[in-house]
Amino acid sequence: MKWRSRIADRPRMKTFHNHLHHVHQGRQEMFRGQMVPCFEVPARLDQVLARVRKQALGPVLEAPPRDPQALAAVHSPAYLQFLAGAWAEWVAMDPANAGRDALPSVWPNQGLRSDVLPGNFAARLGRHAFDSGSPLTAGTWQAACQGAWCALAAADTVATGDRAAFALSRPPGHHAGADFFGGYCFLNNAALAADALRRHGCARVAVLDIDYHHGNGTQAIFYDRSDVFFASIHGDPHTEYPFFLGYLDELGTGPGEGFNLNLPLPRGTGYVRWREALQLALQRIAAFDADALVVSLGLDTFEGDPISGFRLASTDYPQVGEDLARAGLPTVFVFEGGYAVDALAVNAVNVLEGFAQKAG
Ligand code: Q9C
Ligand code: ZN
Repeated sequence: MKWRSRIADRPRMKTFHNHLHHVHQGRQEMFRGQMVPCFEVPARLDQVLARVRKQALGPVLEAPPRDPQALAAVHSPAYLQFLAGAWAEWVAMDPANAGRDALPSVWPNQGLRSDVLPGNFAARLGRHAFDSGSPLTAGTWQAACQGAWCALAAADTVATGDRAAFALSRPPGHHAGADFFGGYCFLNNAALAADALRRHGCARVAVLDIDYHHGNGTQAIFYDRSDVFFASIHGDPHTEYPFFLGYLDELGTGPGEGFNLNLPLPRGTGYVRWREALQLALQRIAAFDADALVVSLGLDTFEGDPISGFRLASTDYPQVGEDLARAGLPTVFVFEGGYAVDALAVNAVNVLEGFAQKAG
């Protein structure tokens, strides 16, 4: 009966999946002067969830809802109030808006004032956004909240003894800051998980962001803090989204100085060079003496990703998981980007299986 004990011994990781994710479904995003279909689609999560089940990664769970007040740990009250009511305001402006997504068209940048909050809805939409590629839809608030509850449930699970947990959610989170959305992200799930681990008593938490795009929202949230170390490996912002953050010289500010690490890599980077950056980030996390790790798990580093430029192969991802496991830390995985829908599930679960096998 050797096979039986082997199945029983199989390392298991809980997955908290956002069962409401499909109520957030953007129609189109602005791309090079045209409206194009959204890359961030519900099928992404459906595929990953199906593979988590097929590979029997571990229990698949829904997260209990919480008081939205819990989001104030990393988001501003004004932003949360805006997001919660945005769809109703949008439709109140024009009943025909019920059939259209809300996208900003004006922003308080280039010397315009961001300290005033105009009454006009379009103005406030722009004040709380940084791009025109992140449609706000009828279900955005509901889906984003449930996603945040998944991240918090995963953090609770890890804080109370599980070696790792997976928050499988969309919309993603790492581009969302304390008071802004963008890059398909509305609530910063990874930041919420990191903050929750701190509240659970972890003195030092590391966030490692391996999405192709720099996690500007997460960086901004923790930039002046020394209790959360943020490290990100991403496409060089000189040429890659989000362009205006993610450079090597961003080291943190005030008490947070020295607790931010950006490792930008050129478009076209393959696995060998990418892995060297991963090793460097993990060395810095070890030197920081973290008690827990949050991984912003984007799979848009894949060679087949339609909007990204690294060249990782599906067969590279198990070793990514092994390298992460070798850090030896309680680990919360938070799902972020990855737009090659057909390969996304294999790639994501490859990381988690590699981790689980190494972690034992
Ligand atoms: N229309 C995440 O991976 N748009 N966000 C790029 C393609 C922004 C990606 C241009 C990409 C945001 C979570
Ligand atoms: Zn990304």
